Amino acid sequence: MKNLLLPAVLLVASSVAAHADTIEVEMLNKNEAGERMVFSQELIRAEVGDIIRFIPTDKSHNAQSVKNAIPEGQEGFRGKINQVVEYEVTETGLTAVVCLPHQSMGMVALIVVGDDLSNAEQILAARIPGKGGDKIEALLEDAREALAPTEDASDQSS
Ligand SMILES: [Cu+2]
Repeated sequence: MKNLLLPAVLLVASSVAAHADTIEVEMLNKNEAGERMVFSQELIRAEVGDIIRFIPTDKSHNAQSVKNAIPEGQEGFRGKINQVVEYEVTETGLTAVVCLPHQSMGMVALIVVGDDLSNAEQILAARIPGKGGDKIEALLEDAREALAPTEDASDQSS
């Protein structure tokens, strides 16, 4: 009897997962590559309806959005040090995320929702200090590359 029930349970679970994901991002003193004071994911791809959960795996970090570096209509967030904070995605576009104590050391992340890069200029204009600003620029480049058409063939081949 158990075997008969299992497929139905899996179907329900997978349809919920397809609808909205929870994306977990850890706040780390050191990642696997040996980089210090980092988020475990720095370029975070998400869709409207997803929740991005920042987890204080190591101590003395926080995660928060940056004023004016967030899609229009999207509510920002500000986690306290050593606390989990969740970002509920309601709009497409780019959001800059920083750890306040370590942003100038490069502890930043860039969220890309719905493959929408339309507020890139605001992200750059937010002037995140030090290495954080450099990394945000680099992440924006990565996002542009990730979203670029993979082949020119689709353009004019008809
Ligand atoms: Cu930090």
